[in-house]
This record gives sequence, C-alpha cells and structure tokens, in this order.
Amino acid sequence: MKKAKPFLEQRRERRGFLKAGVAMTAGSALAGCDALSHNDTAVQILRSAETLSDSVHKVLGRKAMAQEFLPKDIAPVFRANGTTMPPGEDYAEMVAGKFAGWRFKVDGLVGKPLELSLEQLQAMPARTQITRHDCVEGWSCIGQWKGVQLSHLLEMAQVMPEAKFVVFHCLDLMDENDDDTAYYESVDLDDAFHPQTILAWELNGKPLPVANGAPLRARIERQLGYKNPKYLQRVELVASFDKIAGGKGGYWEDQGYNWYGGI
Ligand SMILES: Nc1nc2c(c(=O)[nH]1)N[C@H]1C(S)=C(S)[C@@H](COP(=O)(O)O)O[C@H]1N2
Ligand SMILES: [Mo]
Repeated sequence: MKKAKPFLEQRRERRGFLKAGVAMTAGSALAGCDALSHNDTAVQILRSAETLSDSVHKVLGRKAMAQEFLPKDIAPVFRANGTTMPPGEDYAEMVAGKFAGWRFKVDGLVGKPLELSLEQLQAMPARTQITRHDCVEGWSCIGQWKGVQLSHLLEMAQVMPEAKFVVFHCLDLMDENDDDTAYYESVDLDDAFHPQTILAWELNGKPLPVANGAPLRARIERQLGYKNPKYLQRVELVASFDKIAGGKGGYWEDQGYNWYGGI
C-alpha cells in the first residue's frame, strides 16, 4: 500500500507551529472548571461559536493550535459528563482486570490495520498538554492530558488516499435495548493529524479515570466536548460516514447536533 505522503508533509509543517506557537498564558478567571459559564448565555455563545468557527477555520486553514495552560490552571477535579460508567459486565470486568485484555484497533481504509494493547500504546512517544474542555451544556474545565498523537498511529497504519474521515467507535452503549447504538464520533483528517489530537490514557498525572473514559479517550482540542470521545475501542478510516449508525457522523449529530464542533 502507498503511504499518504501529503499528510506527513502537513504534519511536519504543523510541528513548526507547535514549537513556535504554544500560548502559555491564562487568566485566573479561567482557572479550573468555570462555574460562571453555567448559564444560558454561555450555552448560546458556545452554540453560535460552532457556526462562526466553521467559517473562521476555513479561512485560516484550521492549522491553529488550541490554547495551552499552566499547571496552576488545572481544576482540582476534572468534571465528568455523559457516560461515566459504561453499562454491562464486560466493561466492569475490564476495569477489574486493569484493561489487560482490552485491545485498540485501527482499521478501515488503511494499508496496515493495527491492534494494540494499553501497554503498547503507553510505550509510544507521548504528548502532554494542559487544555480547556468546553461542553455545549455550558461548562468548561482545564485538565492535563497525556497520550499518543493520533497522527503517530495513522502513520503506522498507512492511511489510504481515499480516506477522508476518522470514525471513533466507543464501548458505551447509549440505549440498553439496542446493542448497536454505541457512542461514536468522527473528524476529518485535518483534525485527525493535528498535533494536539491525542489518544490519552492519563489525566492530571494519573491513569485515566473510568468517569473520563478509561482506558483511552480522544482529545481533539479544537472541538467541543461531544467531539472528544471516551472509552475508545476502535478507530476506523472511511471515505464517508453515510452508512454508519444514523449517517450523520456521530451519536449527537444523529440527534441533531452540528457535525462541525470547532472552537
Ligand atoms: N463514549 C463517550 N464519549 C463522550 C461522551 C459520552 O457520553 N460517551 N460524552 C461527550 C461529552 S458531551 C462531553 S462534554 C465529554 C465529557 O468528558 P468528561 O467526562 O471527561 O468531562 O465527553 C464526550 N465524549
Ligand atoms: Mo458535552
């Protein structure tokens, strides 16, 4: 299979950005989970930011880095939202066994599908970043994440030229009566290869808590909370997501949210 060279070139270009542009300032008003934003106006602003950012990002080519913060800005407890404990015995058993039997897959439109243990992922080069998570429900929270860059795995898997999106398949079922409706999300290759897009196994220096997506969750720092899938089990490269679940590219998108959740 041919390696998708343009992505590698793009990635190198972005590395330059990374070195030059990591913003290290933060107002104290932003420290930790921001309770002040728990109101309707903030929610409306976050929602309208979806459409605004879409056009701004198109103009800028969406290469910008998300702001990074200082250790003093980290919230004492990172708030959890959505699923905080996937239902079912299988997951509970995995937690009890410290995810020893869990395997993470990268497949779909790739030359070399991958199947990796948590140990193998943790042995890969890691990136650590302190960022702010923004949920459309009107709250934000700053945390430090550590994990492997998704670009690293995508290069190993050799993404085929036809691939346009990365689909994240999660372990948590959203409807107990329906085995097929698991949380899922998707991003384009621009976000997938972005240097701050990591698959994190650590939060604030500790193993990723169950409530925040153990054993592995995506951090896609320029996207809203719902575009940051937890409880990952598989990443699939696709040319279109028409045939996946409701066809809109994500669990919340299938319920009417925007596919583009850029901030
Ligand atoms: N698998 C899965 N991923 C998910 C969710 C979920 O319910 N299941 N909720 C999303 C939403 S809306 C938010 S705000 C964040 C919450 O992440 P946290 O629990 O670490 O705060 O996860 C996102 N990813
Ligand atoms: Mo959210």
